[in-house]
Amino acid sequence: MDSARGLTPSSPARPSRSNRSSRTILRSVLALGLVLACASTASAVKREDFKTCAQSGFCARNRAYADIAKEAPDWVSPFQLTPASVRLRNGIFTADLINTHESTNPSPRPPLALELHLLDNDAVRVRINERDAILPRYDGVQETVLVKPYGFASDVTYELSTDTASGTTTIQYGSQNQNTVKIGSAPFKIEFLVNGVSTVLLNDEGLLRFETLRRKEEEQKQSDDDSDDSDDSKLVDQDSEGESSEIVIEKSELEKKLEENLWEERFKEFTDSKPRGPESFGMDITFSGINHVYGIPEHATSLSLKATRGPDAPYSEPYRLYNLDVFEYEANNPMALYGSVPFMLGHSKNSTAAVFWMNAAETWIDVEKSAEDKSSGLLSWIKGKKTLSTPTTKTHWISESGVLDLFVFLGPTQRDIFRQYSSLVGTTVLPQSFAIAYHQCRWNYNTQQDVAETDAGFDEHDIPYDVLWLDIEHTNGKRYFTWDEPKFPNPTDMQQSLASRGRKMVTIVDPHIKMDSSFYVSKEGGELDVYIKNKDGKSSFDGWCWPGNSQWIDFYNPKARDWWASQFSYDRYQGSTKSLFTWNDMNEPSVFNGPEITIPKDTIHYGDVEHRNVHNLYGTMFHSATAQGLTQRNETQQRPFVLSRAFYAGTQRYGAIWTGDNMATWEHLEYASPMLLTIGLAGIPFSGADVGGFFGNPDAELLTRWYQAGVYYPFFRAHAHVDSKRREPWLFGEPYTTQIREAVRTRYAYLPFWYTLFYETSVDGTPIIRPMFTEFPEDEAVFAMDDQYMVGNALLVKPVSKPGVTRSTVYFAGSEKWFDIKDYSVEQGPGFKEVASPADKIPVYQRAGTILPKRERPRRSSKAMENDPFTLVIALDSEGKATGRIYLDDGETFSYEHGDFILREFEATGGVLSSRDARPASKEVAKVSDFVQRIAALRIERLVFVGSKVALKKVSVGGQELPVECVLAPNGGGHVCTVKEPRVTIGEDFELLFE
Ligand code: NBV
Repeated sequence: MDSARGLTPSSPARPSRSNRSSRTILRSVLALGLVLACASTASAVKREDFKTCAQSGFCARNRAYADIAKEAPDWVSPFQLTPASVRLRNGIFTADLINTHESTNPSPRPPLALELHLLDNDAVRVRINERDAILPRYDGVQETVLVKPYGFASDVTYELSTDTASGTTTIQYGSQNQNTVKIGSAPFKIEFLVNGVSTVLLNDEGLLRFETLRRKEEEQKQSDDDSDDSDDSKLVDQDSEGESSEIVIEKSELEKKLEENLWEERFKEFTDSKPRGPESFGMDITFSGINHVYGIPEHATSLSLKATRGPDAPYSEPYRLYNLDVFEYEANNPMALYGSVPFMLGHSKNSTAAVFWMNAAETWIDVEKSAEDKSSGLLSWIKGKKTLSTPTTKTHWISESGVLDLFVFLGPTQRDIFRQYSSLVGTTVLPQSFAIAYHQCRWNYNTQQDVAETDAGFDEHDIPYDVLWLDIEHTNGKRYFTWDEPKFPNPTDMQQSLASRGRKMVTIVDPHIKMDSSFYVSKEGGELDVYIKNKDGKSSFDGWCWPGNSQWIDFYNPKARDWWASQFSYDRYQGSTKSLFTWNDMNEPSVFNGPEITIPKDTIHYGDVEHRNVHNLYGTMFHSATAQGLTQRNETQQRPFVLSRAFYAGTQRYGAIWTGDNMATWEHLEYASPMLLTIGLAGIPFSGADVGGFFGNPDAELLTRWYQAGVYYPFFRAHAHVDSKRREPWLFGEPYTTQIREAVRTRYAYLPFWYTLFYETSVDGTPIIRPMFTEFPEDEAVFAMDDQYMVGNALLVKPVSKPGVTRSTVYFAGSEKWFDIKDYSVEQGPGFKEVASPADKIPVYQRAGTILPKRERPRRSSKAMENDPFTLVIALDSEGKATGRIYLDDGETFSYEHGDFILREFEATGGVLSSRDARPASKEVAKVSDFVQRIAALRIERLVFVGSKVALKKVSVGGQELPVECVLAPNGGGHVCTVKEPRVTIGEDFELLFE
């Protein structure tokens, strides 16, 4: 605990300075708050329902500590490492950390334990925990988040050297021996360097703070003693003559804040009992020489995170990670939303690094940018000078409980970071192929008849779709797993009818269970005792949600998870069939009458775990148990499909997520791109935003533009609020129906490419849709760009997110050409260019040097395309080269895990287009199913060569010449040459000559 005495040296000057500055800070905070409030009057978000940092005791305390540190010009962290305690054994470095402020207390507390794990994937894990805590701190997040025990870098060289003069310990590590970690002991700091360049620093600003667990009575006694001694923070000093003189060390406003809301805490009408008292911690993480940081979803904000601290900071509140159901959330705001991933990536031209703060309790993160790096790392600190003046981003992470558990990834490339991070938290489960096609949803399709008519509407208007969704109204009184029988008398027939046209259905299943002893799920749940408990740990918690009084399943209880999974078996879930899948909503969890519309933090989970510790993981546990249910309901296991609203690191292993209840406004269309890009960077690539906007009524133009953008969301679903007008894609009439049809068909045409990207992310965690800076890491012009992005490495997409727009400014990165996917007109990078974006299309370009697989025959569903032939679009670069891949499997089962798939690599170079097997060696021996053999024999029906400077004269395969037709690209950037029926299949090796 920070004592005021420890923090305040006996100088009477400090308090007044603190007071003055805190007033200044307060004024600027208020001013900024006002600006922000004015800027957002259009939104109806109820800010008062959700805490600000100042209303969240631990956030306020840690932020006050940061203010104290900032105001003291000579601030140094009170934490010191005990040199004698330093050890490095089997890839684990350990040492004791003492808080020197506390050691002056009458009863010094035991040191903290510092651990550094050097991992075999080049990441480093840093842990700080209490040694000999009076109660164990929660340390269970790793069990649900990490996929498997990782290896230590024992085979990799590492050296430990200690410079006793400076008290610095240096470890050299990494598969190429490229990384260095320097650990300073007094004050305690850690610096990570890549090839000698300082990249990430921990506690460089000295904001490490750790509230050690204590007993309330002791705390009480201490504060009584304090007041007896000092008469409200006054100290009495005795001089050598024995005369006592009073030195007044009044605590500053900020210092007083460090002691506020330690125990019981109130917000609106709610009291958080906090039985364990304060147990928060915080630390600063500096990204040295890095001006842009990204990640920490979910916030409706820009891709490059805006500052929340410092003189010109656009936000005054830190980014909050606390899964919440925020009604009518507003764009451009750091408020918490439904999901949380404490993963942040920093990128500059020279370096890329990331951190994963593995904690599932409420967490806040401040971001501060500085052009001048005043304390530029350990090296300069050791030499006693402050050197570099590179842009730097300082972040301050604050969590309410648990242990400090941090992974640092040093790349050196972004790809390396995605691989390093996903090897710890897992990659995306490969979805069934229908799941990446188009989904039609609304709250609600009201009857079986309504479902049939909507389904027929798509066929009538020749618009492909794969999945029809049913929201909460399909149930009997919001009892999930039941049907409103008068409205849905025959759910099995309904699903079979859809299935006969290759389509699926999704029904919603929420985690709140209606309290009703006549409802079998509720009754069994009670008998098995699987609900979350009240703070007494005995009675089950109940609260208010859609069904009225409800209880929440405790997914921390293994028995509850298995029982929940069993609810999806066909005999339990009456009326469900093999083509029915699941939507998990409200799993933050949303509790209408709870604090901040969620469950109280002092409720109790299995194993006596307070909800506070695991809040951000609850939705993921639910998602996981549901996916388990869908997987195990069939004998031949089918891949599950479950959409979840809440998420945490690791959610990608269970399915897709979406950005919740957005609004039918242009602004929300615009913010969907940065939100989805951010979620993808943080390891969850299968995500989408409600096309059309959930709340409100889009006009025809907004709806059409949203479809055109949604085609390029990894999860592509239209959805609408119950009070919104019907907006199935044909309801606005022409020209909109044609425009939407064209957009949706484009998604279907590129499904082979999308599926290949899903395969690739399932292997190495690389995002499917990528910020420009991921593909062009050296081009500073794109570091903050989030209104255009890449699909894989090949397609550049620029959504239109303003009304009345027919021309758009697109940035063409790199020095190669870009080809419009509709008419192959050519643009040359690098630079901005205004291009046409008429009502029937948004700018989408294929990058020179790529080969994309397509299926161009319009069908009613993806299933109906299963036997269709392929087209390859070969976009040649300036050297006449291009590469691409295609991944294909049965699209349903797990047999791909045993090598039952096709992975081909196409390459065009030196006038030869070749196809070769690219399956990893480990997968080659496996048996290939009849299905995959059949797919392998499908024809390539068309080759389109674009970017050739001259018209192709001769194309041949196996010595046989093939007819080729060339036309000039519309804006004169080369030729477009089409070869029909090149007499090759998608699964065979071939070499085709073109000249
Ligand atoms: O189940 C109803 C809705 C659902 O349509 C939406 O997609 C979810 O995000 N649900 C929220 C609850 C009510 C929201 C006002």
